[in-house]
Amino acid sequence: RKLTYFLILLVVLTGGTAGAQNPLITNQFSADPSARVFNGRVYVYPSHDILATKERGRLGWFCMEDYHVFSSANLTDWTDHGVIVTQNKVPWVKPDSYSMWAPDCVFRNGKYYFYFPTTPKDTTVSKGFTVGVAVADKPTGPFVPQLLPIKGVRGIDPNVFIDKDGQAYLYWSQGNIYGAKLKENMLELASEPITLGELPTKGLKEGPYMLERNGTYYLTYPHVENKIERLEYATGTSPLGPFKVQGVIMDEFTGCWTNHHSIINFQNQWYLFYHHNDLSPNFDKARSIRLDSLFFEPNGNIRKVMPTLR
Ligand code: FUB
Repeated sequence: RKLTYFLILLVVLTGGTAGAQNPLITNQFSADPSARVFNGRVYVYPSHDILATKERGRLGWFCMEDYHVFSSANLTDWTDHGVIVTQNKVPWVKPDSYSMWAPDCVFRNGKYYFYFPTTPKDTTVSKGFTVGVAVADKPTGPFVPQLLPIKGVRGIDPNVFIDKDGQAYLYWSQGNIYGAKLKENMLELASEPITLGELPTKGLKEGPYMLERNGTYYLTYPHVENKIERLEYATGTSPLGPFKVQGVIMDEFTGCWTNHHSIINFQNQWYLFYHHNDLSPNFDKARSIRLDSLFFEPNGNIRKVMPTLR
């Protein structure tokens, strides 16, 4: 009887969903997971952390030179499809920038658009990070980078959201979170970038990820006030806000100062993809992607996600 009570308790606590095997990728470091469902399969586009050396990148800091894409049909077995974009093959990127930070990928008009932030060689294009696009016919590439980054975007962590009416939006961060409409070609801004409403004024906000559910737009983002990022969300009634802060999706996950996430619905279950430094406990710029189930309360609030422990 004790076992029955235990099993019922487990089902109530977990919503009946099996826990994922975290971290998801163990053949390399991975961070900033942008998960997408394409043709019934989950694709994850993460950053690829490598370790800086004296000759490569900046010691003690983030170091990334390329992107891989991974896919899975069951969220347990992951296929590494290899490198899809690499810094020295993008014409406008500063050579050896090692700053290929958090990307995103969306499907539109028969093509896959991969958005990535990095630093350009020409500082008249942007003095710091800007966002480029590479386009493919398949989610695994080959991706062909555009000759120049998107005009008018300065910052990191691009996220693209396509609304029900077909209008696409680009979000990114530069201390604060910005958003703008994208043109039909998905390669140019169609409106001036704006900030998005009453987000917290103190502390860094980055890694925006937009989703819509039952007519409510959820702007979700990592926010750091006290050394470690917390995943938070704000809601609004339109993709460009104004948004009002509602709560926390995941508390500070001690050990890694960054967190960066995406949220998908796969086979009628919501999932939060995020990262931690599971495979590198002593250096938090060598991270690994994770996932856990996410639940909405009946009133539309997001229930706080507790990270599964290893
Ligand atoms: O991966 C480099 C940076 O760390 C990302 O751009 C941020 O979101 C944080 O995760």
